Amino acid sequence: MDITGAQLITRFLERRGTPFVAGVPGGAVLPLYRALDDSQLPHVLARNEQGAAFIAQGYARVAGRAGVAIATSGPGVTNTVTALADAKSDSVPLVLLAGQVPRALKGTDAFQEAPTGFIVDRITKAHFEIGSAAELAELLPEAFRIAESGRPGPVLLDIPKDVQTERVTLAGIPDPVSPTAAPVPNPNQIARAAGLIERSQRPVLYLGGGVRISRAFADAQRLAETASLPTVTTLMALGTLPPEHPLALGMLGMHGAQHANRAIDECDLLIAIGARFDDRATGKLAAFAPHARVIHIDADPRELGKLRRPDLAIHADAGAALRALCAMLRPTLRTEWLARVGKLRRTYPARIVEPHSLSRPQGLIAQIARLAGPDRAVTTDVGQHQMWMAQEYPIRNPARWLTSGGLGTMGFGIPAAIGAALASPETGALCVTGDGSLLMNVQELATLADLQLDVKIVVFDNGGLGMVRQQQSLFYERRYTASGYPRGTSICALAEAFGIPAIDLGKARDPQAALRRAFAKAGPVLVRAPIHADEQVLPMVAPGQSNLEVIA
Ligand SMILES: Cc1ncc(C[n+]2csc(CCOP(=O)(O)OP(=O)(O)O)c2C)c(N)n1
Repeated sequence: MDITGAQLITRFLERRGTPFVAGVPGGAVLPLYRALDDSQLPHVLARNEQGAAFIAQGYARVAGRAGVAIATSGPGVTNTVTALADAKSDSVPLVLLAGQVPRALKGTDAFQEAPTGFIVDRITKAHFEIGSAAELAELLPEAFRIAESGRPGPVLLDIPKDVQTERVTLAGIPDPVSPTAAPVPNPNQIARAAGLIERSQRPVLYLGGGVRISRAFADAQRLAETASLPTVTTLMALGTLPPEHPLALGMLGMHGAQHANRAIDECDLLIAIGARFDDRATGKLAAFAPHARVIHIDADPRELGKLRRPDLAIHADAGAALRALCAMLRPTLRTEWLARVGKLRRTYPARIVEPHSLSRPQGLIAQIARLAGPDRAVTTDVGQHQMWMAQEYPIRNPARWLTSGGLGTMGFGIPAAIGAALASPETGALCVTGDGSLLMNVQELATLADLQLDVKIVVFDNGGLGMVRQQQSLFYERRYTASGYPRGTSICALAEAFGIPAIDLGKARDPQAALRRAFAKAGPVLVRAPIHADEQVLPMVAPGQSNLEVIA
């Protein structure tokens, strides 16, 4: 067959069953947009390329397959930088098709030319400068293979405009390549791990995003139950054990449960699976699990020993390792240790704050959870509302819990919810955001209005940048520099301007009924929920301190 580079791209995307591409057109990708018009591929027109890349991420995080975004050369690509870095941090498979100036103009400071490869080098898993349409035939399948294999991540193809129009003769559209098989754990190492677990007196299982990536939730629960392991999770792995499970200690770290941090402090064996000893989880590293031997299992060998030297390092996919361990371990009862953990739980209980009041974050979250139901994908933005959600929302399906964990990107929530709802339109999505984060990608409300997806957005409006204010309150002498908005934005009027119906709980005579109405309505709805500016996320460990030095 004789086709153009652009046709090759669209035909390949169709062939691999890509459900949609999200992007914003521009000069250097117009040949690709011409080919899209001849294809069956749905295109989601975002309002900013950062939004497009987060929409693709939202899909990828729910579907466990690479999302695809398109950006034109220069400013189009630079707008995606935050979303690429975010995908790298949280190991999300993403393929960005980036336009570039024609080959003859490269390096001439041409109109809308940016040095894409240099800009994205450290924030992508791989990037390729495409030299010809023939090269595309090889590198398209390779881009998806890399994005989805091992520890997933973002891959960028830098495609000059004249490569998109160049003709190439091929025997057929290339076949998609399956992701490279995950590394299988070494049986001797698994046997050693099983021995360490059986001999330990006070083990703790520490689960991270790797468990989410390999969708190994049932395996993780089985390991915890077989070996009686109190289990803590990172922000990314929340919900791996149901919140009410007797072995679930909840989230560890800066805003984690005190009993979880204390159990880690007392443990003699820490079994870290798909977790990367992030500073928000460990607090002061030298004081983290000080009496413990460490087994560290990860699909990315660079994580093993990066921050804490393990006594046993196993390079393996989380799911494969969990299954191998379960097969080898004898069931163990740990009456004494579980009694001690139970005592920690009673001594340091989670705070119960007016569960029925919609004016307090915890009460609001309880009500939202009831109305949203168990199947909806849940996204957050970044700030206090994100941590309240992590602490309070009953996450039952970690694959449907989407939050920017590693990079902590404000502006993630709305486009990620659009992508999640595209991945699963029948269940829809809930986005809990802050009045600061909302404005970082507010333009994607227009995209949402186009698509009319079932996305419910709840804005926790505390009149500013709450998490910044909290840190200023606790650590900067209450100097609230630049953390409060001098003039409020009419959030509901803003949503309505984009075509999204809005409900203001601050103005509703019966806020409970108004919230119920919002969730009962079909299609997208935005709810503004006023929150007092002095509300804080507690407990909190000051950055850089030991997880035992808690402000509660
Ligand atoms: C893009 C980006 N810029 C700045 C920050 C730093 N930051 C972290 S939380 C926060 C405040 C968030 O405010 P809001 O979205 O209103 O949430 P709240 O904390 O009030 O719940 C800021 C500015 C960030 N995480 N991301």
